[in-house]
Amino acid sequence: LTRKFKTSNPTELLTEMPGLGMKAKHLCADIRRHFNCTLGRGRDCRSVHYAYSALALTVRDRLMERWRNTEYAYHQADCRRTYYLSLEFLLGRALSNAMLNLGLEEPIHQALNELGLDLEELADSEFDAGLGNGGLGRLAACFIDSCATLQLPVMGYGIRYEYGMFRQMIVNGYQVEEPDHWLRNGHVWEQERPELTVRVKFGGRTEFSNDASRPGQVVWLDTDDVLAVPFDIPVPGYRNGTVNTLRLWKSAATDEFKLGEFNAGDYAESVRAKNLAENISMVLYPNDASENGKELRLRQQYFLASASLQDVLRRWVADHGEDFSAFAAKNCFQLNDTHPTIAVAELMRLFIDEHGLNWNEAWAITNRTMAYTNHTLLPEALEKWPVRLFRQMLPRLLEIIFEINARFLGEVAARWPGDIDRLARMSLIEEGHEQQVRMAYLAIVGSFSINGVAALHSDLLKHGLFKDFHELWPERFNNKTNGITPRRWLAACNPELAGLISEAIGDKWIADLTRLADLRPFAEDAAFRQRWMAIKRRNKERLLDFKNRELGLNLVNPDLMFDVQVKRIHEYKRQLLNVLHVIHLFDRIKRGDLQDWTPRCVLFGGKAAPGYVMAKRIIKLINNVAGTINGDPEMNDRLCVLFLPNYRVTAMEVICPGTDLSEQISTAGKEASGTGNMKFMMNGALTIGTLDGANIEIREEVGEENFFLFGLTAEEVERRRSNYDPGAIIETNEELKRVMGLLESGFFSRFEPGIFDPIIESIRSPHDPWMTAADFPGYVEAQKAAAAAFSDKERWARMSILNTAASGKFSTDRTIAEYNREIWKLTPIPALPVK
Ligand code: NBG
Repeated sequence: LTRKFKTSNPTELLTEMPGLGMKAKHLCADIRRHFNCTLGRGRDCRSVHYAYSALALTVRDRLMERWRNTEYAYHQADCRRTYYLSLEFLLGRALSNAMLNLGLEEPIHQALNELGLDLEELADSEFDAGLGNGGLGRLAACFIDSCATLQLPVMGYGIRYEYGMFRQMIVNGYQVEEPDHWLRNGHVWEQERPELTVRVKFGGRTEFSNDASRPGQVVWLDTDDVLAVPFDIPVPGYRNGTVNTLRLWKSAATDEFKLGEFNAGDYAESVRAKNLAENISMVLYPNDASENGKELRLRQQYFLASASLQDVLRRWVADHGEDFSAFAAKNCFQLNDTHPTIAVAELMRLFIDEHGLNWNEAWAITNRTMAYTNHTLLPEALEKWPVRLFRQMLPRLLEIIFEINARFLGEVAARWPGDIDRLARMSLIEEGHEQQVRMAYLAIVGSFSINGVAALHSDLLKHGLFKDFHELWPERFNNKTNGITPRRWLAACNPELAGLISEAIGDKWIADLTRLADLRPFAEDAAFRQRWMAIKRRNKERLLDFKNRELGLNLVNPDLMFDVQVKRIHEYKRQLLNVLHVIHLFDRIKRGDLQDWTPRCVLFGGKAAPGYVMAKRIIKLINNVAGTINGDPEMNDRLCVLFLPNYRVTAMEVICPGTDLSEQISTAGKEASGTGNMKFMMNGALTIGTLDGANIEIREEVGEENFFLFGLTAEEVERRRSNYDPGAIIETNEELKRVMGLLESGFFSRFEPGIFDPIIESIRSPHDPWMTAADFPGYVEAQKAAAAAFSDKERWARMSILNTAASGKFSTDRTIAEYNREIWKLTPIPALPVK
């Protein structure tokens, strides 16, 4: 970085680089200045990390003025705002996204070229910000991108976990978790704002105030307080001057020492006690759509809710004083699943205890400000917290929840007099040997809007899980089908395809994805098809390189069909069904049934929650089957199976452009939406899938002839439950019988006999909730159809183009526009122009 220049004087420097555009020259000068001055590195430093940091700081500089101007514009307009409260933001890397959105790709290429640096190498040294588990966290990240692109005054609030999603290693076929210390090398994209620190209370007790002027006033005292320190991350819109804010809270101890211990001379002990406070933002809970019942988790939830609400109220009071009459008209909180739902009770507490409103005033505002998104129907993911835990950790909040419940049950009783069962069903408090607070019900009662994330899912909420509530308040329920941001998930991750699309239909699609429909006629253009498939082939080569690097392999054949299932490992997602099919293919090769064979490479990836034994066993099975198949010379180039360790956002950016067939094979009625399905489709993969979640809408958009459908419907799954007999299915289906025979013979567990018994039992159980055996025959047929289609290159190319062309609906720009039109009702505000 220093070698190339004769001078360090910035003005002279700019004259030193003939052939370069002005933008590129300034970039060069700034990169160099950051390298030398901000980071203090010199000519002997060869570290890629510092070169990356210098580049990232240079890009960040170009966000700063826009960032300030966006906030000025919002403040000046005194506009209505939305706050997206989420325990997870699965951001991935920031650099290439910022470059794209600022329109700096070309000049940065020039600048780096001039400096002798390789962008890919620098970009690769950025850690993924893995502050989320899967779809729910990634959706939040796509949402804030679209909000900025639509110039909506929306701010994200989350937690700045010191350790994000664990790093997954595979050792002897088993998942091993390693800590993800993503902040180790610093994080140039965040800005600490210590002056905005707030205090969050825990523990203690409540009593009536003895202040005679405030009769009935409750005080919460003897609390153990924790500080919440905000770190802001810029969220750039697509080439529109807007930069929104994601504010993440870090926990810190207060300076109040436990006096007793301190005086007893136990200084070190009392300092050690600070750990409890600092632990709150230490680690992300690695459970996706499954149980989270730990005390620290509730602490995190309250920490986020309280800090964020206090932050909003502080700004409100600064601008409007203690007059809250317009608060509900100007503020909306979107609750990302039940995780931040304690915000309902916390807003009540802040209004009543801290700002002197009475119950009815406070409730009228709260109830018009909160909106709740549900992301799952799985019972184990529906959060409940023991009343006992609440009483001890958040005694004041528990009182408020009881009061909300009492008034709510009064309303139910008035509407359905004498219906005691209904009262018990709908109560916010579940009775039983241990009383529990039902967080989803608290969210529903406290919110004016309740939405699911795909059409089927929202229907199932209304007529199943939340039926009672839908009867009471039908007008509160609505659907918002998920999406993904086309910036990261097409323009940035698949630059060649993006280039071809823009050449064909112009580049307006990047901010208006419905325009992809203009690609349809190109499916009939042979020359276009050829270019399309040539790009797919290069993306497959890129994916092969990535796999080889990550797995230390030497795979070379990009002509196989790349058949991919990457997502969290969960029984309902049925990676198991996919493995059974792989075993079936293996069996076919072994028996010499090679008629119409389509060579394929089956790729799996995904993390299992560390405590989810069955999911971990499925990973082991995939790896053992992969080991057997890849080690068998007869398989040759006909079949290969890989488990890619440590699946993450950055991996998907290479995987989805290089995929031919996308596996979306959950048991119908279980996958709320899915968003990986959309990433594959947008990048020209075809889907094999069930009628579940957003698959249904994907199939509607692309047409049934361009989608490989199989399996029971959600209704059929429910109907079959009472008479499900997998044993009979296995007996009558020769193919499944052989597959089970192989599994049961111990063929894939020769060195650890019996390890797959629990898996075998689950498939054979009449209580198997995922009905794997029931869908096997249909799945094999659909796979055959996919294989046949793939071997007809022209047909496949056509279908691939039509999939991309039909993916316009699945932009989060559309999703967010719907949230805004029907729930948030914000006015877009352009940022003040940059000088
Ligand atoms: C997940 C669902 C997915 C859905 C995402 C985003 C949870 C609790 N739910 O189907 O399983 O796409 O949310 O809505 O993580």
